[in-house]
Amino acid sequence: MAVGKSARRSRSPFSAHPLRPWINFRRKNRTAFIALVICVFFFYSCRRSAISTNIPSQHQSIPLCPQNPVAKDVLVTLRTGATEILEKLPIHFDTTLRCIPNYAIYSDYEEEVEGHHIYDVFDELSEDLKESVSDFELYHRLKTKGRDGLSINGTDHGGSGPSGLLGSPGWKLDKYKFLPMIDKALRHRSQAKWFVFIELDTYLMWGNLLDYLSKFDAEIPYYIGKQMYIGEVLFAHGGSGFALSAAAMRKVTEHWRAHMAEYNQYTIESWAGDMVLGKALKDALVPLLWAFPHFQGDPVSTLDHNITKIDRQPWCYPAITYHHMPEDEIRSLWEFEQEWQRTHPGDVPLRHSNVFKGYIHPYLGKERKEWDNYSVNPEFSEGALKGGDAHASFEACRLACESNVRCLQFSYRTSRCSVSSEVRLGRRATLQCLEYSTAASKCDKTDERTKDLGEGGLSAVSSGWMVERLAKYVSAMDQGCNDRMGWIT
Ligand SMILES: *[C@@H]1O[C@H](CO)[C@@H](O)[C@H](O)[C@H]1NC(C)=O
Ligand SMILES: *[C@@H]1O[C@H](CO)[C@@H](O)[C@H](O)[C@H]1NC(C)=O
Ligand SMILES: *[C@H]1O[C@H](CO)[C@@H](O)[C@H](O)[C@H]1NC(C)=O
Repeated sequence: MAVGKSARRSRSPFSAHPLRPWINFRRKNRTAFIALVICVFFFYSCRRSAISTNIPSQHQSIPLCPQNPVAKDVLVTLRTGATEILEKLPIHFDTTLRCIPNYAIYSDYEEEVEGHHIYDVFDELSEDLKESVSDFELYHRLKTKGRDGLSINGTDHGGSGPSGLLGSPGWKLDKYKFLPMIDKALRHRSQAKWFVFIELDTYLMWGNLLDYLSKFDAEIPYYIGKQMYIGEVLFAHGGSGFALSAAAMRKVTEHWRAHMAEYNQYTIESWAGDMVLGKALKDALVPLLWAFPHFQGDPVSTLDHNITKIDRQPWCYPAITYHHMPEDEIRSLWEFEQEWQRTHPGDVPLRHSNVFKGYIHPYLGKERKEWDNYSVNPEFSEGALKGGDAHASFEACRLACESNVRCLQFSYRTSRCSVSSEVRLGRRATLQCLEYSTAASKCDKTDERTKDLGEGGLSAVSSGWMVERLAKYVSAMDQGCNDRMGWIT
């Protein structure tokens, strides 16, 4: 399979990237006329996206959806909870779900959201379990008081559901959802050949997923996702999304039904439901297909495309999921994908390198104000900055990066420079992220010096990239790809 086909960067950027359009000053020969056209274009596309958030999906223009016959054979399941659903579900009705013919949403609370039915995943679960385990307190409160049950004494004790804080009531319930969800999904659409499971902060590239699944025979038990271990147990990471063939679904539900009490106990003792499911699949003799980097755990804005895991770099491979995706990134990636389909009809799959070239690279400039690149590799930074006066100013920081051949980007906030040999898009921010958790894909610690933001005080963080080196980075990355690096089967 041919790899490294590049997105044509000369095309106008897709509409409504959340990032303010950064004007590429390298192309000095652009006429004022083109600049004007671009300004008008962005003005319209920003307005359009601002408006579209308030328009129900049926009034939107018809999205370009992949024409793959496998689509009707797939049930996509979203697993969520009452604590996060109102905040995080609606964006999916506007974007990813618009092309998916069959989906079901499972939660810890039955309700309607924007006219869609949300199923209570626990309604058939053993009453004994629900009555005897304190993790179900939130569930009972929701049952008796409805949404009012979310707040205790006026404060919201919700956290944010599956992806929320460990120890929050929403998270405590989450691990019990997986096995009942599998069972319900299979009955919900028993004729489906594939069942795909995601969370509300998972971005799913639907066209790519269909192309991928069509490589497999669903009558063989398949369990496909991003490999992860907790202790000895191997499983597919839930937030990265995973797929089960109909044969695997049948095997694991039969096994679960025959050993329900044991799995209930095992779930009580475990802390993550994706791991409980992994254990049940292993017990049912369904092996896991390690599908990194098609399924992977980072959001598009902080993924290092040059990271190597199990001997694979994302760059050369097709993308299927991103995790920890905030609403604005879901929207802009969807718009990018739509634009890609318009300009590359039938050209699947879309690779991580295409996402880098088309969605990320055009936005990496010499200076972005109020922008944090989120790349934290302190070893490199400390070594590279030793002895200089890089912390004196943004410009000094840039020079420090320039003087180290491996440096690709830097960020600066009043008297703190940091540099990196990794490339990341990053996000809008005022404070610098000082410690980044790759496990959780989020900033663990920000610069505490928050006080004097504003004139004369501390500046907001700014980031910059070594734009000339990025072109070399892209071609070096492309050269690392070969024909074997297509779909992992
Ligand atoms: C809520 O308020 C009641 C009565 O004021 C009190 O007894 C209880 O401990 C409070 N619960 C929490 C979780 O704060
Ligand atoms: C990718 O990462 C490896 C290992 O850190 C590094 O040696 C290599 O130079 C990087 N590639 C590019 C193009 O930066
Ligand atoms: C990006 O920002 C973080 C935090 O601000 C910093 O620690 C890191 O070194 C920066 N990376 C680059 C490449 O500048």
